[in-house]
Amino acid sequence: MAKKTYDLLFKLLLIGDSGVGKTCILFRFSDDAFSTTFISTIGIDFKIKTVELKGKKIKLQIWDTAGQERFHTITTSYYRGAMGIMLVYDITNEKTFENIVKWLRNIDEHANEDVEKMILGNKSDMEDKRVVSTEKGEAIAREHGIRFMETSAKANINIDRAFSELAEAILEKIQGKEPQDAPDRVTVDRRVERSSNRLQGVDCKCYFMRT
Ligand SMILES: Nc1nc2c(ncn2[C@@H]2O[C@H](COP(=O)(O)OP(=O)(O)OP(=O)(O)O)[C@@H](O)[C@H]2O)c(=O)[nH]1
Ligand SMILES: [Mg+2]
Repeated sequence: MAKKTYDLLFKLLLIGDSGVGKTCILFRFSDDAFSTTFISTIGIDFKIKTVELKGKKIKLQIWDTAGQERFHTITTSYYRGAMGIMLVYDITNEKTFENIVKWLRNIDEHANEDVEKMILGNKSDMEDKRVVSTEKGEAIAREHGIRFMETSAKANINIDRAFSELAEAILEKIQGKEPQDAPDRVTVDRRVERSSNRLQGVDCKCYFMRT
């Protein structure tokens, strides 16, 4: 069998309204690229990136969900296996910020109770169009006891930092729980594990259309 090239596998999930920049955040992180063209995600998609944290090679399998309501059923089915979830809004769009409470409710309903969460206010490069203040973002995060950061996929602000902090929080949590043998116990569901082995380092698109 091929030797494992990582110590731990973390499954992360990006959620938030359509158009807030989830796919762009992931592309910036995985490929260091950005596009102004808006191609709305259909169903769900994922990318893989391995990072090194505290001497451990951590393979991040990051699932990018469609924000459009018509994909709600398929996207929420991916919450359960997530160890970390990023909730994204757009600082230039008030409605996407108001909807953060809706996305938090979805997490309560569909994700594991101990999932690590982080709120991201994206498009921080568009200061002239800002309608959601940094203070408002900080306040909602504080209220729910969640980490918060403003990001820009376009200007590459806080993108690496957001993923590192979320991964670090997960690492601390599992190391606290399982000091010796955490690596063997950190797995996602078998279906995901198989596909990630097969597709290591390769982009994968999964389309789910509702009829
Ligand atoms: N100025 C600016 N534009 C951004 C940024 N991030 C994303 N965008 C733009 O916002 C639009 C939507 O980005 P996407 O990443 O496709 O949005 P999404 O959240 O994945 O949307 P769905 O897939 O429909 O859920 C695109 O036109 C991007 O170019 C950013 O940080 N700054
Ligand atoms: Mg998308």
